[in-house]
Amino acid sequence: MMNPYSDPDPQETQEWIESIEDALEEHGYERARHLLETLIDYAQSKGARLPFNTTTPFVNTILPSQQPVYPGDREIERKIKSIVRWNAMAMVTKANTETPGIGGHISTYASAATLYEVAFNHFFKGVDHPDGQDLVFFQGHASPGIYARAYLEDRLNKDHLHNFRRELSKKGGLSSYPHPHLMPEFWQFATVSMGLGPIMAIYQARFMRYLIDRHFMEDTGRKVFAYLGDGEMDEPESLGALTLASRENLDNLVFVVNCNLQRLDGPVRGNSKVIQELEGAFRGAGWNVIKVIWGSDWDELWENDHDGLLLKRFEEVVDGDLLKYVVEGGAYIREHFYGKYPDLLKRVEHISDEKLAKMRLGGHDPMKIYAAYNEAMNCKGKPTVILARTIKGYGLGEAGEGRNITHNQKKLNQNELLYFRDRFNVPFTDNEAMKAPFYRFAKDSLEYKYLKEKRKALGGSMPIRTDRSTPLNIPEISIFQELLDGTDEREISTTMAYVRLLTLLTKDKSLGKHIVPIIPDEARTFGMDPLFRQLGIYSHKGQLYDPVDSDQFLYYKEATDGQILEEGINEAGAISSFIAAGVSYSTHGIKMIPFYIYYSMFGFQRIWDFIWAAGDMRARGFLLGGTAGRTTLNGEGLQHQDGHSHLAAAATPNVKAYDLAYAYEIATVVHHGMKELCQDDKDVVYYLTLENENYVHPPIPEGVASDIIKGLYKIKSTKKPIIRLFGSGPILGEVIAAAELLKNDWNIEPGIWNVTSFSELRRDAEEVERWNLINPNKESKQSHLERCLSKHRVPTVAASDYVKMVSEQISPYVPGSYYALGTDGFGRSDTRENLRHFFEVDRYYIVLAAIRALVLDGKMGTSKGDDVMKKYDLDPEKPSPVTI
Ligand SMILES: Cc1ncc(C[n+]2csc(CCOP(=O)(O)OP(=O)(O)O)c2C)c(N)n1
Ligand SMILES: [Mg+2]
Repeated sequence: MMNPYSDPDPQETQEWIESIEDALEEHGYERARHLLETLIDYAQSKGARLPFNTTTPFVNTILPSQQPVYPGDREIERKIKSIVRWNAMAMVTKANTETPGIGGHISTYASAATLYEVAFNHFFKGVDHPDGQDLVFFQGHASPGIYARAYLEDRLNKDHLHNFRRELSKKGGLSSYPHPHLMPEFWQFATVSMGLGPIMAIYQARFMRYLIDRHFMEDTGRKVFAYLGDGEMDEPESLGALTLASRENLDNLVFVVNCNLQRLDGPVRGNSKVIQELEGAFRGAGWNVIKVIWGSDWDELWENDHDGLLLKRFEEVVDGDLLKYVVEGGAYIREHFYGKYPDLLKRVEHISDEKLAKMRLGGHDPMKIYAAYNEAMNCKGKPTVILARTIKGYGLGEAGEGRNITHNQKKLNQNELLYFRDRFNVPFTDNEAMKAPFYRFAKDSLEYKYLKEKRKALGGSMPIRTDRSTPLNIPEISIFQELLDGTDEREISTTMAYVRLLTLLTKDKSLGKHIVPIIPDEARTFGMDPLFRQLGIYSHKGQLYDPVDSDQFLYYKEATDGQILEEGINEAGAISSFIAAGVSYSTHGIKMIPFYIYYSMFGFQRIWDFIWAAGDMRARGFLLGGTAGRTTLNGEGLQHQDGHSHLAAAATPNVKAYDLAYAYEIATVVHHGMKELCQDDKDVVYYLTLENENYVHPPIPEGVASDIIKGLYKIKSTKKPIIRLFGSGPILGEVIAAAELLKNDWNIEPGIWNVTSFSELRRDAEEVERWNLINPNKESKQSHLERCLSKHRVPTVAASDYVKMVSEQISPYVPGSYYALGTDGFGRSDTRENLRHFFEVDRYYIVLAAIRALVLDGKMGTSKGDDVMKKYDLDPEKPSPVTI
């Protein structure tokens, strides 16, 4: 496939080619490769600067002679596929005819149908396969096709299909995209936020290896498949973790990129070739790349391209041209593509215009696709990507095939339906077809039997989501006794308390090995480095070097059976590991408990979309926002000081968020959480913020455990309640100090409450309020807040290290007036004391707010506020932290 047109000495070139041909024929590929590599090395050693080229010619990677025999019945498979296509199209068409604007996609699946059908018939292993289940990330917008197949397999009925995107209908509907939260027995992975699928798939494959290397399961050759859009590959997350997959030799991973050259608005790469670009990126990253560009119809043309003219012509054109050929048809292709070179034109003389237009591309040819999957299954030592050239809206004709509007084509009119019917030989009369009915094979038909048998042989239907895990044995809370007992005089931070907890937990004989500590290059920041030695850092390769600190007891230990996932500076990867571990109960039938600790600011703010997807996928585990709190983390400044993650957490339905002050609270919440996740099978993610301020931790007071979980418990009562203070996390210290000032300087004794979770309090209060609203005839229920507080209708001042909205979220449910102090605004580098003053959450501002609350409540004279300002030297000219 050399291009002779730029060759000054074709004869010499020919001689070299003949030599390589001889080597190939006599000794095979390995020998030919060795010769070429040796030549390249030699030329380089003599100073030749060879261009680095990660791409190969724009042809199929697998030659026709290397294709295996197709093991299926092509005719039956084609019929089945045609009906799946029809039903998928009909589902979207019906939905949009009956409910205009309800949406859905026809064109994505139309382009991917063959990619999926070959895999359904020959590759995807189901849950009952002796090897265990393959994990498949389906391209989100292809969901109609996946539902349509499930309908043919009898897994869904007509009502389901009829109610696509009508999930609230009485008979139940189908979710728009793969959402395990909404269809927990069907979908396994949430994929529709583009870019998350590819990286999550990589980390799923890696976690599968982790479980094998840690002897939780055997290596049975299970695979992770990820079906992706070529437009989707533009997301930084899509390509961002490719080298991890090759570095860790993840040959259990197969990406299939549906290269229809189009995204939503138009071409992915109008001015170049997306397939070539992706090939370069994947090859450069060390992947096995299989290009499936041309279907069997092209074999002959390519075989006859001895002078490389066809290749030269294809290398001249760009994707924008290729798309135009799809739309314009045979005569146009002849004139504009082949017509450029008379020699080329001659080669297609015997092919009609109609045939020229219809020459099938690789991604629509089962032979080619089968060959690619087959190679991917057998590839050792590296992951595989299949780059399959397809046509978006394949078979839609004028209704959208290859057109720029195709992504948004939501329904076909009557003529278009008839065209589609003819195109795929769907057995409907005109009158029938125009109503876009669903078609199902009779139970005794060959097609039905075929598709059922194929799936049976592969271990059952896909996609399917199951939970075959057994509960874990959660030890008594006394394993954390030292945290429950307090620290006496010793001052520690909540981060240190957490690390101690993790150490105790991982030592537990039964539960310990199920803990998956995850960290993105921050272990030393959190004081977790002693665990390196105790647990080992997971590395498939083990440790091939003598670490620089090997003479020390707590050295940097990597091990094949290491327990810690040290992900490097890579929050997106680390959360993907969290997800893989958090859904392991379902994907592998093994409950694992991820504890992912990260720099709080790089959590919700940076990877909230993954956390949302984790919720969708029913992941279970613990997220720990380390060195949190906008003023508690001093010094680091604006980009590091998290004062708002609790706001995000509060809006994430499956996340239970806690801002904790004391070690015993951490022990209580984690213990409760583990039971909920691993014994009660609740799909919950716990989020704890941890801080680095050192102080003394008291022992757990009697009887507070369940209130810690609910979000509020009393620290100090008062005989004559006129005001109460709420404190949260490390700011509780300031609240306690403010109470002292109130008592000593102003003769006011407030009650003090510790708020462990504003968001849990709000959820409970909202639920109770809702129940009372819709049950007007029944006796009202009480929320935890009401039960705790309704005896005294006094003002409340709440202070936290988070933006005011975090504590304000409960204000409608707190009896009496409510004042929130918080850390709104951009952070600063300074001391903790100065920061708390700057953000007006220190003890003096708490006193000021309390006095003002009492003034407004009529309990004190109006001048008192000014007295406080003067006494504590508070500056009325101080600019607002929110605006500067
Ligand atoms: C993060 C994100 N951004 C935008 C979208 C909206 N969106 C849905 S499909 C689509 C185009 C997809 O193109 P491609 O990945 O090439 O898939 P195709 O349908 O062509 O197979 C876009 C922009 C999304 N789902 N997720
Ligand atoms: Mg595309």
